[in-house]
Amino acid sequence: MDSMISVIRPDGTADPEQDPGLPEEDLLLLYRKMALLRAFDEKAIALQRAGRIGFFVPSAGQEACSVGAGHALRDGDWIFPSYRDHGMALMRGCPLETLLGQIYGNAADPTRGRQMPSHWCDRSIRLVSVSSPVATQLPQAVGAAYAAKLRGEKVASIASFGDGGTSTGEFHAAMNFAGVFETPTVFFCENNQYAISVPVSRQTAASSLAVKAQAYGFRGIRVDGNDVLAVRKVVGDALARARDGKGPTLIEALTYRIGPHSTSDDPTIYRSAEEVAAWREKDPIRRFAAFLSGRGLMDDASIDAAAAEAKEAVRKAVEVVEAAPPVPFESLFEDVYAELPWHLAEARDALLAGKE
Ligand SMILES: Cc1ncc(C[n+]2csc(CCOP(=O)(O)OP(=O)(O)O)c2C)c(N)n1
Repeated sequence: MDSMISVIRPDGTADPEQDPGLPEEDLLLLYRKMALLRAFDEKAIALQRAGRIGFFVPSAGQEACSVGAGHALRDGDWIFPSYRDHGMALMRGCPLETLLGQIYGNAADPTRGRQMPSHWCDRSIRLVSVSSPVATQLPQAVGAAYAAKLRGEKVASIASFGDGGTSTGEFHAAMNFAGVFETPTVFFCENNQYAISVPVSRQTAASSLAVKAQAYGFRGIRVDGNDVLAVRKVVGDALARARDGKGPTLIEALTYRIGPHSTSDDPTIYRSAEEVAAWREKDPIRRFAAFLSGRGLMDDASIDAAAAEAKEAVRKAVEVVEAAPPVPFESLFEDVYAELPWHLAEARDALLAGKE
């Protein structure tokens, strides 16, 4: 359980034993979504620094995890994402504007500014709202999977979380229940080496995070989280097993958060520049580009074009979302009661009258 599955070898070729054998159009789609995610990330940080949005959780360095896992999901599967998994949403078809709207909290926000910023969701793809308390999405994912199993639906649920999430009571409760009731759940742990400033060496004395699955009676697998094909393969296999009634899997994807924990964090206080530079060398997007170039599917020009296209898509989405007005304040009185009680109706009318 401590060895790690990789597909893309250092020379850029794929290990034929592990290669998921995706068609060319899927390989290019994976690349475009990873490039889009990176462009989105860079822009969102710039927007926060410019005071145009309040808060953002970056994912640079972890694109292979969220995009690779997102590609393995199918219609009907339930997604309980980590706040860092915009890529899963984008890969499943959630429009950029839907994510951005929930970061701005204006009229472009389908949840009308009622969630905390950056706690996005998309009901149309069964993507449940990001959870704020660490790892609370895990028991939720197990519950959804158990319900699907009881109903005889052939779907799976995935919960993504960080290495810090494995130190919670929720991790234990979810893993234990999933093991006992054999729920169709994939626990996707993106081990990015830190829980804010706390290194993974302070989270566990176990030899890996994947090995913890053994104690709950199911499979644990370690995968190279900077290798999109390896993530796609391992998550795809685990989801297929779950849908086929073969129970849960814990996946530990080894990766690294290149940027800060969030826009409120300064990582230079707890990590060395050398460490970050060493992981930059393992950039998942560059690594996949090398693979695609080796296959003759991309070259320098198409790599540059994909980056430019991604930047332009993000620019357009920001333009659309920034043009949206604030959420109308009378919406405060909507969506809770089927029929508004008289005292709230009075309050609303008084507010509206005061406004004019
Ligand atoms: C129960 C709880 N405790 C503390 C926090 C504050 N907090 C937010 S994110 C975080 C670290 C989570 O680290 P990890 O699970 O490794 O995920 P990562 O952010 O690295 O992706 C903490 C401690 C919280 N949100 N919830």
